[in-house]
Amino acid sequence: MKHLQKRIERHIETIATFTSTPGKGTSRLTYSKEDLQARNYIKEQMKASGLNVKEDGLGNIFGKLVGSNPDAPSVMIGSHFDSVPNGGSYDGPAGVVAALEVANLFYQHNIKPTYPLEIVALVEEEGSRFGGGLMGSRGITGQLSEEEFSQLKDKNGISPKEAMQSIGLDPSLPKVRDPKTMKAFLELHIEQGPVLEEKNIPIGVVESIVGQAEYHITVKGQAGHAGTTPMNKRSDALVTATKIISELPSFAIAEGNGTVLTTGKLNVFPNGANVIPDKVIFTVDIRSGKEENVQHVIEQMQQSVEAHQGNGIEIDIEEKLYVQPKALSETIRSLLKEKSENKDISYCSINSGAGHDAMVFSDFTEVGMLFIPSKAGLSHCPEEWSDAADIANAVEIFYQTAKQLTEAEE
Ligand code: HGY
Ligand code: MN
Ligand code: MN
Repeated sequence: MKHLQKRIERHIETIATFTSTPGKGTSRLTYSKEDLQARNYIKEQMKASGLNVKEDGLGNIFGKLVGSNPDAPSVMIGSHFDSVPNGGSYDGPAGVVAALEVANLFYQHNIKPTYPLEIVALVEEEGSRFGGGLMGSRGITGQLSEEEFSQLKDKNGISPKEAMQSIGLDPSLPKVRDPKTMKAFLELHIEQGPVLEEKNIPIGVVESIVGQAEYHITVKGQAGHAGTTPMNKRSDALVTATKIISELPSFAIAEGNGTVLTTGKLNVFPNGANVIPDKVIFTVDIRSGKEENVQHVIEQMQQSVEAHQGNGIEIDIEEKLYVQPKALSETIRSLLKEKSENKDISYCSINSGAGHDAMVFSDFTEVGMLFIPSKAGLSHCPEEWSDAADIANAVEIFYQTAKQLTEAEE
């Protein structure tokens, strides 16, 4: 186990160097130089474990160990390798590294599966570059139309297609995958919360994942001179935006059931100290374990926006992401618990307040997810840290689970 832990630490430390903000956490935008460095490293590790490596029309990376029945659906294990701005080293890579190490155990033990084993490294789960998020998994499952894909732009107006070509990827390759080619999808992820650490339990078997919605709200007013424009003659986009933003959290609080709402991004134009802002764009991220709570908060957000229209102010709401809450596969959850028990690894059941690619795949195949503890419950920040020994536990559990799932049924 110590050897495995050392390998895991080396992977995590290496991938963490692929950041545009060294010393200030991990910033790895999709299709950036840092993406390409991480991509090349992941592909190298896949090849070292004897996997056939390919990339799809979004740049998702697949490493396949072909089974004795090559047309059989694959048991997929993986996670994402992009990051939030100034994030941590484990959100995403912990799951990719665990998957790489399961493949390496298959290779070292010369396992010849019946069903193929496929290691997957997914792009743009965070949405940090193109907004919305879960882009790689939504593309594979046909939930990202070509039209939607072609309309995406980053903050500099660059499209995913242009960005892909700039690092040698081919956007004309197929994106959508037939669900019949997937037998199961397993994902290890850091918990990103305090529960496992407080309970001192090394493994969480995920029961369900919250529903998640993301909106981009654009408030348009009239630019003007800060000194010569009387207060009663202004259509100040920023003043209106701040009024709406300050109303939103109370909708989530009133909803209860763990409903949360966050405005994480706010851009002011033209952003001059002596200019009345004529445009503000801000994001609203809404989540809850129950869909009706998400929908009720959305309704109230829309009413608040409507109430601030007029007097030279125009407001537009764009939906960037809407995913319903998901319960994960009972069959896979039982398998993960059984393998944890066989390995004397203590576990508990847990629900996810974070969104994950697993929630996207769960409409198309059997999905299982494991969490490991996050130190002080911190994530999406440079302080994010998890223990490689916990990742090694998950590798052991996934290895036993994947061996069983890739064997022929009696
Ligand atoms: O936002 C999330 O829950 C995930 O980190 N993309
Ligand atoms: Mn994240
Ligand atoms: Mn993540």
